[in-house]
Amino acid sequence: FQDFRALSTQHQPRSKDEKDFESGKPRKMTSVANAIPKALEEQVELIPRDRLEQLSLQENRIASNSIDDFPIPELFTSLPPIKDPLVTDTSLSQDDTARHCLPLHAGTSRSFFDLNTQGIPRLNQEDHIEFLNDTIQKAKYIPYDALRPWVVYWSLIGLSVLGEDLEKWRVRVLETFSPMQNPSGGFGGGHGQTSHAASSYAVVLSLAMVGGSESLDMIDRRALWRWLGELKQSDGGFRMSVGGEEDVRGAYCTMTIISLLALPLELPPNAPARASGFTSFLDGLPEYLSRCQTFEGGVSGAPQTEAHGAYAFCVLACLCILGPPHEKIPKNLNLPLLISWLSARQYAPEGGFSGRTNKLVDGCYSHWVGGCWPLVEAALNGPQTSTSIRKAKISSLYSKEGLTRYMLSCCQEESGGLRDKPSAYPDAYHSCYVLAGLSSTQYYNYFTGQSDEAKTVDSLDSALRWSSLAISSGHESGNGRPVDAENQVEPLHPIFVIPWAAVDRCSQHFSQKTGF
Ligand code: FPP
Ligand code: K
Ligand code: ZN
Repeated sequence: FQDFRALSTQHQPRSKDEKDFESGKPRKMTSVANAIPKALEEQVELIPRDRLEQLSLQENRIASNSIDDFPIPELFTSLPPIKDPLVTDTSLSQDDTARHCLPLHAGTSRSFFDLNTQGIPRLNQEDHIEFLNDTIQKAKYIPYDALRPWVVYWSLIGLSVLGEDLEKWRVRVLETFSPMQNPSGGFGGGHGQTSHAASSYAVVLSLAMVGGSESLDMIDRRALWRWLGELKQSDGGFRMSVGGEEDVRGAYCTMTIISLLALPLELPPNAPARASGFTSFLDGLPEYLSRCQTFEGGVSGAPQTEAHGAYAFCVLACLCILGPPHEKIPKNLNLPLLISWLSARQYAPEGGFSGRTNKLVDGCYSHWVGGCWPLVEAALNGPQTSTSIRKAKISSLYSKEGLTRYMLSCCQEESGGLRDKPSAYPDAYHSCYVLAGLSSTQYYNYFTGQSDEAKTVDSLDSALRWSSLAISSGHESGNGRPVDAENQVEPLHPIFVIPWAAVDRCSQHFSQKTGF
């Protein structure tokens, strides 16, 4: 994939600055970059040379706004005051990442976006929409053939967060997914491929997003239920495919599908886990998820492995499908330890989140880690109403300002699309999860505890008992939310990660069905 991308990069004739850069001649640096210790300047470059050339061009551009125009907190414009003297590959790549973020935060390397009153670039909606309109329909991800449902899902999410109407994709999405459904249940990553929990998750959510009863009715629910039954394991968890690996993605994907499609919780007669005495999809599941919390307080993909933000989201969201957050989360996880580990995921000066200890910030964790926070907040606050949230005990446990700065200053590619970090190229996956993260900073998602009786079916409905309110500008004075109207995006459901209307449509559609 790396090679594929390199081939598609257009190289401009090189400028004098680039040539100086290549010959090692010192460049004129911006005021902030000048403040970076000499040692950092001399580090080994870990990013591809062609990318570095592009970046050095960006850094040398004369900014129309000066750093003095905006009150950017020093936290985001200077390196940490205390530094471990031990130099390792890890510390070098960390320094490198921080070094690339500083000028972007300071606004000295950006001439291409207008800065708002907090010195943050505006969200380049038009070019991101164009980028996602490309990723959804052009053969950009050929080496990722087994991820076709994901590419559709990521693109649709990005487009929906940016306010685009998704219905126009309905027919194409339906026609794309039809051949991926296997008669034995579930969806593969492409025509002729084995059914997979992640592909099926992406297909179901995408169908819910484009809407229409023909989309939802193309799912063979009985076959899907039987196939999901084969994934259930005797330790309570789920495999990703028959004979495939077992991890918490399997649990989250399976429970999302069961909950949204209102499938029976009873294990089908063919389920191998029946041999261990299990009769329900839920048997042993909370205990399995609980065993995935590690000594660090984070959550791993499987017991006895390393804690990672993406798995933490899977586990928290899965627990929120199983029941009310204030009951399921503290019962199955050590909440203070989890909060401690989650807090350690946010870095300065970058502002973004890392996925695990001693690793780098990455735009996609704006959702995987950022999305954990509303679930944790709901676990601490218990059921709330739109009026009681004003008096909420807990309203924001992380720096929304830091995350917003990272997403808008460091993750936007000039020509459209969002990225992992400044040295990376944009792609559909990072565009999806940066925009989902941005969305979650702009809304307060809370558990209402209210059950709509009409909606209640013989299935899991906790995840349907959530609501969301836009955080008005200036609402959070202490933890500043540097978003102005221009950067406002659409909300997403905190557990299913699709638009609220798609969740409602889907649950209404299936709650009217009795059995299959
Ligand atoms: C490490 O990659 C990443 C993982 C081990 C887990 C990734 C899982 C997800 C992103 C999502 C799973 C969820 C679903 C619903 C399928 P790395 O070593 O490249 O990145 P790092 O350095 O940031 O840890
Ligand atoms: K990563
Ligand atoms: Zn990433």
